[in-house]
Amino acid sequence: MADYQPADSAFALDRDCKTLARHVLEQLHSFGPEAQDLSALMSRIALAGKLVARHLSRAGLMESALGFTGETNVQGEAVKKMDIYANDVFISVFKQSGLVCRLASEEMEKPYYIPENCPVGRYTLLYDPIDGSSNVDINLNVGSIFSIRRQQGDDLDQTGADLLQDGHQQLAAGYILYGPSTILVYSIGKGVHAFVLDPSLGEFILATENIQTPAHGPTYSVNEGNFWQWEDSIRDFTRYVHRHDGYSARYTGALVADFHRILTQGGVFLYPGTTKKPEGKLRLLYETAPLAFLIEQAGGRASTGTEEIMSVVPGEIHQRTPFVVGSKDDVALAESFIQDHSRRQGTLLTNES
Ligand code: P6P
Repeated sequence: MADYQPADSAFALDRDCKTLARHVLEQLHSFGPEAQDLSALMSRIALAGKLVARHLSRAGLMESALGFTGETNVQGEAVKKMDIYANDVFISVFKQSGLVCRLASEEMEKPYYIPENCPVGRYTLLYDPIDGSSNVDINLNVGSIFSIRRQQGDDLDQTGADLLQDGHQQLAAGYILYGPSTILVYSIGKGVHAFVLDPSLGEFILATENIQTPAHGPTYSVNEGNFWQWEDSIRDFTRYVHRHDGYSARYTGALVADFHRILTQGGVFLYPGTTKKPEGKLRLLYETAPLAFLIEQAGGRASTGTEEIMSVVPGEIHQRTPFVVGSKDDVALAESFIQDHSRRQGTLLTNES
């Protein structure tokens, strides 16, 4: 009897079996305990993405899905019902997992602890459950951003102090982009990979491996409505791209959507400091650091304008940073305006003294 040979259709079947869980184990070339943990963590995140995608797809038909809760979160932002739903989804999918003891989120002032998982669970999920929630009520792109860190120490005072470390402590990072299709993009430090949700299977299936960000791209993405709140350096950069051919402005109001365009097609996204928010609007631990992890894995860069995002050590869980992210040449161009301006200011101060 000849050895069994899978049929030609096996390629299509095998592709449908390239789930996130399998991909993590393939990436690590291991079936060991940590590999199994990461595989299980990513599977739970995928489940959260499916639950949020399902809720978003029917939001217009459900009383409790759209609009505001009437509350204000720790950021001082009005809370959307979808923010709370998604926040609770990520908590629920990790219950009885034995994996995640703590969750830190844009929506919660302090980390949330899942008692049955602590102290067994040695991982912490940091996340923005719905990024760009102002887009929810108008059916435009929103996303979820996540980062996984290993818990260091027992955190007996439940302050999450061990989370106040730089971005190199991240084990994995990624996002889910809810759009015409729902995609999940992640990295465990071995390249950036994109999965597409196949609703007929209820699985995220591998679509693109090893995404690379071009060294330069045509897009600049920034909210020019803040122009008069910016430092002169950012205004000068904006004037430069206005006056030079080959640049197009794209800005959706959802970081994940704007970032995904930059990650895949090149260009630069900026959320600089403003007079109202000198430190910027975006939060380090669950927005800029996870995206910095990804862009560096894809050959791009992420900085505050003067410091690599991945090197920033936060003073508190909800610390914000200015954010310049994208193609390495385009980030360097934006930085050159910022650093030239700092040098000029330094020279002026020296001359005046
Ligand atoms: P602005 C959404 O609130 C968010 O946090 C990001 O998703 C987005 O990039 C940014 O804020 C938009 O802020 O001030 O331009 O409306």
